[in-house]
Amino acid sequence: MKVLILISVVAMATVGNALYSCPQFWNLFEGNCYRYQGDRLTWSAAEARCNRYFNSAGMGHLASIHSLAENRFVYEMFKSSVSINDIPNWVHNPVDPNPIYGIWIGLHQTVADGPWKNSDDTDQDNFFRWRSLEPNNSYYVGEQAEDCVHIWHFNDDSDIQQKWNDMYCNEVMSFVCKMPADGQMRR
Ligand SMILES: *[C@@H]1O[C@H](CO)[C@@H](O)[C@H](O)[C@H]1NC(C)=O
Ligand SMILES: [Ca+2]
Ligand SMILES: [Ca+2]
Repeated sequence: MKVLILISVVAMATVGNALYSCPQFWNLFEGNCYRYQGDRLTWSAAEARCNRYFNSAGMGHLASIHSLAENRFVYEMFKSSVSINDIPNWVHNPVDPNPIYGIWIGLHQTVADGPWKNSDDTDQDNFFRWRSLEPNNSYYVGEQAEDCVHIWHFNDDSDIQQKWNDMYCNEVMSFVCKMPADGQMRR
């Protein structure tokens, strides 16, 4: 009996490490789970929303992005949820053909214009996907600096490049949460 139990525990552990799984409504990509959130929130509120999700492998954060493939995967979750012409009416300048909106990602500056950090504490290394002339560290009169990053949604062909912009953190945008998949190998 003891031997049988031991064998089945070992078998389960082996299967668990070989197969990643995500909760319902989350999408699996390379060992992590992602979920698009259509609510438009400030960067901090978006991160707090992501923090409410967890599974046995860890908790959620705004998605940190470490490769072109991951950038595309995350952005496509947004793109598959909105129409190319779905320009929200809250954007600052609705007649701008490329108004500033899109989805928050986990990259931000915890000190104004300090080093870029991910809310999930992963190291950004050298992967950045800035739009040309960004990050421009703009300041808004009487308000805070552009210290939070979003993937910029464009209504033209450049959208396929899925570039990043630093933005005022109290802007509201939809976002993608990320958490480790169940079954992920622990380091
Ligand atoms: C800096 O970027 C913001 C978007 O984050 C844009 O609205 C602003 O016009 C840019 N500022 C300059 C001086 O280019
Ligand atoms: Ca900044
Ligand atoms: Ca900017």
